[in-house]
Amino acid sequence: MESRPSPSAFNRHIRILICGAGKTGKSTVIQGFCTHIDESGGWRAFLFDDEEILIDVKEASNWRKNYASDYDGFLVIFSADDDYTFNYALEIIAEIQSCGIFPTILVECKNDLILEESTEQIEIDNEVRRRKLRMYSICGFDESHIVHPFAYLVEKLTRSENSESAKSRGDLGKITEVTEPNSRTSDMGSFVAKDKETCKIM
Ligand SMILES: Nc1nc2c(ncn2[C@@H]2O[C@H](COP(=O)(O)OP(=O)(O)OP(=O)(O)O)[C@@H](O)[C@H]2O)c(=O)[nH]1
Ligand SMILES: [Mg+2]
Repeated sequence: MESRPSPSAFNRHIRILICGAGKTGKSTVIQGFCTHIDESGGWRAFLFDDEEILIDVKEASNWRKNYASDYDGFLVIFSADDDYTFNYALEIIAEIQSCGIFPTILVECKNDLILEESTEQIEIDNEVRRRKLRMYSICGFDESHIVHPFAYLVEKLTRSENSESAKSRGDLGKITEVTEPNSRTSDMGSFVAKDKETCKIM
């Protein structure tokens, strides 16, 4: 197994926690998003606006207050076919908000299981709107869906520190994959960016 690179070799290190009830798709999302998986979660390297970024992703089923200092952003997940997990996700978001202001995104996973015009889905959409939450609806098996909530969190985290340059570069951030290890330090190879835009921020 390839060893995890040192965060100090990157311009920026972002730690994201996926939090949600059991069996909502947390591990599936980590496996879909991260290029490298280990026993505690996964990681992936990006070039984002010329910055080399290491993203670490871990999962948890219960919220703990110390997560507020252990992570930079939160992806709160529920399963489209299970009301209980939606209400639990709302409770987690309230807990996060009680600890301060953190980039947080609500993710409805398993959207392949949503029945057309289901009243449950209409109620979820109404509740999300009422609470002014940002929600992405995804299928955990579709990597093109999975990248969006992460891109949203990266954009939030990078903009909050550098709002001037964010304004000057407009609304679309560009995330380019870094696939090769980095050679600037002895423990990694060299950064080779694929000339490929994987995600646009909506
Ligand atoms: N239909 C459907 N099933 C999914 C989707 N994402 C994940 N699953 C399935 O849901 C089940 C639970 O997924 P996991 O990724 O293990 O969920 P988890 O939240 O990590 O579960 P715990 O770690 O046990 O809390 C597995 O059988 C997955 O294959 C999806 O988008 N659609
Ligand atoms: Mg899991």
